[in-house]
Amino acid sequence: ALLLASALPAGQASAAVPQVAGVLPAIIPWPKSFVVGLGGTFQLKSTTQIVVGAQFRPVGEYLAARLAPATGWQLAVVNAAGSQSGPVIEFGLDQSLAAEDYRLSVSSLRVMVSAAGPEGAFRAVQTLRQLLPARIESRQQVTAEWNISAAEIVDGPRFGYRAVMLDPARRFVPLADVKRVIDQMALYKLNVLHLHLSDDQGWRTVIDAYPELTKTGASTQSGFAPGTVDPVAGSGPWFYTKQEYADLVAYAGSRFVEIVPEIDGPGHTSAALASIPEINDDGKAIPPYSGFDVGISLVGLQNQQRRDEVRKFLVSVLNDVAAQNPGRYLHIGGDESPKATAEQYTAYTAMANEVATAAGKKVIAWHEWIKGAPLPAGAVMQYWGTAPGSADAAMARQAVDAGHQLVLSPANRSYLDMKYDNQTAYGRSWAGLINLRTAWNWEPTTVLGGAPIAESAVLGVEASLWSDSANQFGDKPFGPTRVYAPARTYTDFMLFPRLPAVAELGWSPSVDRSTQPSYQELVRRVLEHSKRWEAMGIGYNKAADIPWS
Ligand code: TNX
Repeated sequence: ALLLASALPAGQASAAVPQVAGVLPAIIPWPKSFVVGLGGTFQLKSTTQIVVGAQFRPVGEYLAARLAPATGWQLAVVNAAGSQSGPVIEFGLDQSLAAEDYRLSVSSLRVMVSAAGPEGAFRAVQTLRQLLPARIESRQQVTAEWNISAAEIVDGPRFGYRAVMLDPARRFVPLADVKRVIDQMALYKLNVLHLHLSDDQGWRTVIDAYPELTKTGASTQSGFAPGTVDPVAGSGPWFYTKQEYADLVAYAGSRFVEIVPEIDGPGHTSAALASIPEINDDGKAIPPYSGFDVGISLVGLQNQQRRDEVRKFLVSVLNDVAAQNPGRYLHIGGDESPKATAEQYTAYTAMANEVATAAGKKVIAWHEWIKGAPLPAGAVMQYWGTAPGSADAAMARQAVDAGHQLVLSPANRSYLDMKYDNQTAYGRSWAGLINLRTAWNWEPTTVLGGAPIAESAVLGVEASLWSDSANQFGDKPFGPTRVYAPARTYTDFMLFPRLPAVAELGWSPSVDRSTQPSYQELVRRVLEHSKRWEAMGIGYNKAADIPWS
């Protein structure tokens, strides 16, 4: 028991160390402050009421909907508790809190959630779910006592941008599966879904001015040539209609997830080049591309006439994407463009910066973007390098020195398309093997190497799930070289158990994650959560280095 108590996530006030280690709940991400309460046990009953003011009603109803399948109860969501109602779950306003912060107080008399608005209340609900037995996630009714031990939790995120990236461009992710990932993200308090909507192997979002993009441009995936049939998504073209996309935006919004759409360029553009002759330097469309290579394409930038066509393309595309996405950011790519001269790269970045800014959005781009034109105010660079002190790290640091924030997705830590170990059937290994410990044991402010960067220079972290390996591909020398995984199988397997680790990096206070006890504390919670994943039907990877039961 003593060992467990000392194995609490470090950096907690000593008041947060519970007296009895055995009662520590398995909360991921671990909250800012957790204190075992003195007030006994809260018992959830069929008569428990969820008490909400008007602005908390949707969150109260979301909670009731989460609890219904396993309990078999449809808890009443009411404006004021009835006099005979017994212990209640109550949501109250506390405008002194930041938007995502909350307080959660559990006693035998009530569960009290305080937040400045629905977003904080929604985060609190995720903690509440995790305080209940894992079987609460069952989709069938189970007989159980739904008890919560008394606790006092004060919580809020370390970073405001805690992202998952999906790559429907390489492997189309059907709408229902994107929503499934959004629900998984919600449980771990992740709040940004970065959608890589265009690449060499596919274009997935409707642009009214260029219908060909969702015909020819959407007719390929990695490993799927035009006319072939995806065993899950059927025959192409594969894209989200405007109606589906609006549905997705609304669904994400209801889970307090902001969508960050990415239109990659000037490389990673074969799908667009196959659809629009005018943006090719020779004025001719290229054949659609369904292979697995990167660094193969470049939009036409050789003369002013081509640049004008590319600008016209960017204006139509980025304005249409901006109109479909209510979020603050447009991700405009910029990675791996070996075919562009420095001058061409600068010309493209200048145009894209200007058009995205005029469309009313803040720019996010991969860190190489800084080699191009001057960054617009508030632009964010996303670091994907692997080596502290490398040229990539230097570019990210240059952005910080110029007053820009970073999203950190170091490929050797949080590119979750990397294999876990040399037994992993799916994924790649160019950035290394990433087991649970590797995904978790790093510190955002020091990942660039050299002097730590300021906490305020880190906008957040991202788990990037590329999919060019999801279709019949895998890096030698590890694993089978040709494996097909349905989109859902791939996302479940690659995200779990590593996604919760990234979520903890983004949310929880900075701690020394390098010690064995602190890692064991994570494993304890992950093992507990694996029961939750089983109840939810998540096909996680039972990697050999974790003692799954
Ligand atoms: C690198 S680094 C990419 C993607 C690939 C991924 C595969 C970066 C921004 N881009 O194009 O899908 O590696 O791991």
